Amino acid sequence: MTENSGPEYDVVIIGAGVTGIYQLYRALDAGFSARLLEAGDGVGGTWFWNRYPEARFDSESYTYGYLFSKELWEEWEWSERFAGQPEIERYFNYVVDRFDLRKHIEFATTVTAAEFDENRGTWEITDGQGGSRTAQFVVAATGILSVPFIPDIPGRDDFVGEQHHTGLWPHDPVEFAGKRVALIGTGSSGVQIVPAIADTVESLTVFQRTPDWCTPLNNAPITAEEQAELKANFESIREILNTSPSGFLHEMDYRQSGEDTKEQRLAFYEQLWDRPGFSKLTQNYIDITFNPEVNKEFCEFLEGKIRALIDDQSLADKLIPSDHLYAGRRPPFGTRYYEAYNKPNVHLVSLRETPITRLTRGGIETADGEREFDIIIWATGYDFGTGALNRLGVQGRNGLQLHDYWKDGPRTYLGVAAAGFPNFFFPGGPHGALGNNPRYAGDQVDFVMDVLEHVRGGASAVVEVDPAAEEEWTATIDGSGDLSSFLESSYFYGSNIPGKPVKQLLNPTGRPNLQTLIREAIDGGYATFIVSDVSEAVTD
Ligand code: NA7
Repeated sequence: MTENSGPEYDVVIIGAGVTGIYQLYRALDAGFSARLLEAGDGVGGTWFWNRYPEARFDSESYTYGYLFSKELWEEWEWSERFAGQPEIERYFNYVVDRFDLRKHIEFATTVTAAEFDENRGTWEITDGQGGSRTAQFVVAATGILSVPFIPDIPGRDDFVGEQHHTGLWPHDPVEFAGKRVALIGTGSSGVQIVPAIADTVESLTVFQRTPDWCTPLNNAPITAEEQAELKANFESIREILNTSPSGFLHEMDYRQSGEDTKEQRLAFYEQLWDRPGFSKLTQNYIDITFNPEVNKEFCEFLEGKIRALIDDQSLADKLIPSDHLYAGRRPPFGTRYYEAYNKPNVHLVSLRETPITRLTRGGIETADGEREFDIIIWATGYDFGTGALNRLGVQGRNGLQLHDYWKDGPRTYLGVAAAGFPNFFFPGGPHGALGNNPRYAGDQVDFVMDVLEHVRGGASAVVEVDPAAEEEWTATIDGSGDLSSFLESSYFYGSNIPGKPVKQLLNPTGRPNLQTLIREAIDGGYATFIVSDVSEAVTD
């Protein structure tokens, strides 16, 4: 490229997950030149990497998929209410090929640095494979649950058997038959794996630190009638999903718990138990998460249900949470999870009673001795929200590194941009919203496109968020913890990562508020952004 030539691309997008694919589609559709860089060998993001047994949605399949094309909606039939990983990966491949996006994607390309050139007003994006390209805009669609976390337990490299993190699962099938397997972690991933392998393995030992309220996913095939209904109602379903606070189709129940008698409430909880996925939360009484009395009552109901599923009540004592109410942490959903513990080859180690001291050549040593294993599964979660962005090597104005700028926690404007990082956006990142991720991340992609359209035509245009707008939004987020039931000890605050600042990483003010503020920003003529030409850009 000569000194005066423009950047190679209008937009470089990082990450071919649910958000990045949509961003690529939107950018190309709007006539921008775009390139998507993806570290993996295929598309799907989370659904490319999480290939562990029984990895599946706990958002309803058709509420997770895209809504931008009626044809796509009509062509693609999800087989199950909550699809499994292979089907989800097929979906993303179908979308990419259906809209001819693949030729715009570079696979096996791990971004190691993205640096803003203040003189040109463009970004240079470098990858670990030796490649480099320039772009006017960078959109990091790197996901909130994309950096696996494995605790730093002494002796991890001493173990001679296989070790796999759920989020870095190998493509070659893991052979479980006849194996002694350790599973560490009982969050959403762990509870999916337990029943999936319990019948195959010689033994399964689950290492649990914090028990959680796991309720039935209630998966089911989608019948022909339901398929027809979904297709016939595309517009109305899209309308609900585009405006729903949670991003689900579940109709909210606006009743206060006090409107029902205790008997009526218990009957209602029975109904909820049989409903799919998140409806236990989204269709519960409106005060369920803010009224500890009713939440406690719901937990007592859940405890009764769980106890009835477990033969050994001393085991049930360990599996039932005692230190947090429902939705104090992100609730997991399972299929015959508790029942698996009735099998003679499935064992539970409560790390509260006997913590892990180290890994050995042959297995895991806890305070009460060593157990031998052939395979260790780390279902130990992620560096949520900021993990991927902080590792991208993003450098904005004046050499400012994003990970330094965010060392005390993320500072964002509507979860899409940060001051000092012009022409750089991160839809689906921290401070976005909460609920069904593709829905609010999609709102943010649409907003990014609005901003890009706003400065369109100015090949040297630089658009950056006004620091005052960023400060206001960050203060709003930091002060919004009371609006959410999630505890500071949950990973939504980064508490699961040693040394990470404990800061709100979601947007408890919710999706409707995000949508309102986006609308206001657009209607207000993008006054929350500073637009300049590169020749005027601040270069001090
Ligand atoms: P989660 O939900 O973060 O669960 C991680 C699990 O690993 C959880 O039970 C943790 O216990 C446990 N963990 C983490 N560190 C340790 C150590 N050091 N020792 C023992 N146990 C540990 O991750 P998932 O993959 O299950 O789910 C992630 C998201 O995927 C989920 O929210 C959905 O969006 C889908 P802890 O609770 O911290 O005591």
